[in-house]
Amino acid sequence: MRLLLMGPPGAGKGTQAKFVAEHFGVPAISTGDIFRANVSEGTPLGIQAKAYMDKGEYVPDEVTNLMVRNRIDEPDAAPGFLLDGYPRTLAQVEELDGMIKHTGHQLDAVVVITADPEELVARLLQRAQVEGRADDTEDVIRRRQELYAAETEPLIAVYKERGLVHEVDGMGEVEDVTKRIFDALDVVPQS
Ligand code: B4P
Repeated sequence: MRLLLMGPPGAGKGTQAKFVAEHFGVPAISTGDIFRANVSEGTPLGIQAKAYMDKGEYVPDEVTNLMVRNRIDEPDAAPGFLLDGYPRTLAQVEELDGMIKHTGHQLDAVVVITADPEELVARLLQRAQVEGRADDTEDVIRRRQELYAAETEPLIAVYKERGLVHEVDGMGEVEDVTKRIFDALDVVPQS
């Protein structure tokens, strides 16, 4: 199973990714989590990524693409993977197409989690109180939403043309959203 989880910041990608990945027995690969791990370890990648993340900007494609390529090449991703937060730009879509083609497989489904923008701001401000993430201040959250609309939302049309998209309502309880995702994926032809 090769899946993508898309949606605006705070839609619940990271929250849902672990349930979905566990169900399919594949690793959940979150570019945001990999960047944050590098930031906390102070690696050169982390130092580079932090400058972008703190402002709510995307980390440059060439950095992100290489990181994903290396992660997908690891043995645990051979049976499949769930990508959370990648691709986010058209250039990343092209790069991912190449990576998947290289493995001789294909993408099975793209789950897009939708939610009301004001609810998303509230969720992320709530998370800021719990986790203290540098990019969860109101200004930065709004910048992330803007960037999502400008750079990432157009990717949904690309995947819709390929017949891969399942839009799922991300409002409500976490377990209800998980159930909607599973209901949507059950109708995906497994090829
Ligand atoms: P991410 O880590 O992907 O951040 P995110 O979009 O906010 O999603 P996240 O997974 O954390 O939040 P979730 O919706 O699960 O990216 C962070 C940064 O990394 C980016 O801004 C960028 O700088 C960089 N980056 C990452 N990928 C990149 C790429 N491909 N290219 C370039 N740059 C990249 O959850 C949010 C909150 O809502 C949580 O607190 C959760 O508990 C809560 N929540 C979830 N579901 C809920 C529900 N149903 N009800 C109530 N609360 C809920």
